[in-house]
Amino acid sequence: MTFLRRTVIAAAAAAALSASFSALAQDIKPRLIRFGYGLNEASNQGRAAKVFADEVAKASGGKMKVRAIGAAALGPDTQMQQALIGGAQEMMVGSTATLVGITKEMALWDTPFLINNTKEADALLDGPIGDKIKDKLQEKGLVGLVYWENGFRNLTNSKRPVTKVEDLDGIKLRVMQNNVFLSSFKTLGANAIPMAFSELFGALETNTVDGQENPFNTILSSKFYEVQKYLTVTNHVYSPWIVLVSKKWWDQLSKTEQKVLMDAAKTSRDFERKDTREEASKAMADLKAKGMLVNELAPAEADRMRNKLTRVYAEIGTEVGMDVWIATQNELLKIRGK
Ligand code: TF8
Repeated sequence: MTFLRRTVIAAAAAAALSASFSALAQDIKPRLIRFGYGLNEASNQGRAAKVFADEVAKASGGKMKVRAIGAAALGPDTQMQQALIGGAQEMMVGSTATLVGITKEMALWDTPFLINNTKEADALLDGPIGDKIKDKLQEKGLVGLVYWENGFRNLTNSKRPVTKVEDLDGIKLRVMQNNVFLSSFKTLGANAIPMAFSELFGALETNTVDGQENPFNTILSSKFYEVQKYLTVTNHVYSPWIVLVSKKWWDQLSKTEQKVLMDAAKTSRDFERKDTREEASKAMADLKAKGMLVNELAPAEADRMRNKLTRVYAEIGTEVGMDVWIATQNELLKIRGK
């Protein structure tokens, strides 16, 4: 190749590159994104929020700034959801369970013992069923980007070890603000009390409630071991988190800006699931070391719980629609066959 030819090619390549950069630059405006979440900064939720913020900054050349605001400083999940719908806040991550009042199909994720392991969780949430439910949010003014892992929920309380369903009798148990959780735990005999997560530590400390249920990670990061003695490994439900955007605001973004957010959401999801699983695998030992008394619910006792919940399963079927319910069972069979 002659010198001249090489120079021409290099110049053309440089021109193409700068053209695409300036196209990109025009497509990305300076944006401030308030990204709220409920747990503290040192939690799996906080760590992944930071990854999301960093990814958005990197991909937008620093033009899109995510301000991650944890510890429910922008309000509990339900309040932030309303702020997103109204356009007063741009983004958040929170429990799907607190969304059921807005999009009833989200109740699917509250089905006790629906998902058995993380492989099933990822396949179901990232597959057609997960998408279908996520897309239902749009008509309510929310855009769901990706699901993060909250995790398999376990039970803690300050009264006694729970080895069988009868041990739940009369225990004042905080549940998420969600009818499926409320009726599940009432059916199992607990005195279920719906309450925002941000109120929970105080309520446990003052014995307003005796117990709660959350994944290992949260029991650890929210220091529930300071106010709870007994931990029962029940894995009674797999809880997702969902990254949400205000639709009012999303619709004002360029395609490039939307892609920056979507790509960063996916990167943060992959990081978050890995990080959460690593932490969860060590958390039981950590919680024992902090003084919690841990027992595992025997499989036969889990079956007894499941049997008691027959009516709740029927309620969820009605809530999410029989088509979704049946499609989910079929999808799970497919995933399990793989
Ligand atoms: C709960 C959830 C919490 C979420 C979080 C604050 O018990 O498990 O992790 O709501 O976004 O409320």
